Amino acid sequence: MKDTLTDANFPRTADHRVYHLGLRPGEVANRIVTVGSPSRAETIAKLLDDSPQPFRLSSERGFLTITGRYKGAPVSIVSIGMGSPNMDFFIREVRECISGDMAVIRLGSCGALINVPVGSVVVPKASVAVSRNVDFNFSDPDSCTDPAYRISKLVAADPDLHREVHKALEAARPAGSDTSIVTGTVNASADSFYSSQGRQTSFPDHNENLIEQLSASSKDLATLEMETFHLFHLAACWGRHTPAGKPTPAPLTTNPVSPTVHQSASSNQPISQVLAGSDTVIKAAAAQLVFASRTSQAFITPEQVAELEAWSAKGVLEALKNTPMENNRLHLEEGSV
Ligand code: R1P
Ligand code: URA
Repeated sequence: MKDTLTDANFPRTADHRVYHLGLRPGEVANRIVTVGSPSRAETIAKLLDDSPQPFRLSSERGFLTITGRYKGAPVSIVSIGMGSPNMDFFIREVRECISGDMAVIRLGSCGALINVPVGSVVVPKASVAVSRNVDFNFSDPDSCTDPAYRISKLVAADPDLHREVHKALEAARPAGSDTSIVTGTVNASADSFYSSQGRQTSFPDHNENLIEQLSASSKDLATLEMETFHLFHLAACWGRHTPAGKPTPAPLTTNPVSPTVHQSASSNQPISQVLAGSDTVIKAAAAQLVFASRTSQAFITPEQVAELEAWSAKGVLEALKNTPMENNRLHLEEGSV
């Protein structure tokens, strides 16, 4: 990021680019598929319409955004890397670049606690967070009565988007395929691929009983990964809130001459101030690709990954296309998407 940033509270460049994703209003759609890896983003992008040519932005911090159209519907694909902090950067910064409602589907990999083969797809109805209790005395566990890991309460996916994702995946599954698509399950998002997912490593993690404890916490618990909870949590928090001290939002207009400058119809407030507290929703859902079976210890092959990602990509794009929502306005330098 070479540009000068303004506002230490929510850093942005003079032309409204957010600090970590590098995007500005008009470059990201309000229907979004988010993934962990750039290669999965590129697989999904192959399904976008050829015209207009999709817009791509790779940020210095490793976020990749591809914005285009899928069967005419404006969509963005955003690769965010791994973990809740990256999900946090993504949701908060994209939210500041968008007016109106958002629909976000995470297409991510996971480990399965239920007995399904690798290559299956799970569509969770809800998620819990599993976090390592850093106040637990890991080097002297007997001195501590607190648990080594904490399991949060459930947060639900948006029920309509959840249903749409399941329906679209069923339709996208190749004919004759015996791949399982499991739904109605609970996911657990962990703050480590290792300790808080119950993997045994050379660190003294005191997690030998964690999988058992997790399975006992919810009869529907089926998958382990790292980002879904935070997506569902932020979407649920956004709700229809009006933060204290924020002005009532006015409708946004776009200056057609300088397309990146969005202003309130009634004032010259910058976009961030009018967006906060607006009467909008964030719909969130997830489709999880089973890469690791924690029951059989099998791990997916690269060939299986390629096949699975290709058809599940179609499913999530169809689900976004079929989600009734007003499109936000896009103004991209390399063509109007
Ligand atoms: C760990 O290997 C990563 O894979 C899963 C986890 O949530 C974590 O990000 O998701 P992605 O495949 O989307 O990255
Ligand atoms: N991603 C995870 O976080 N865990 C797994 O076991 C597989 C993918």
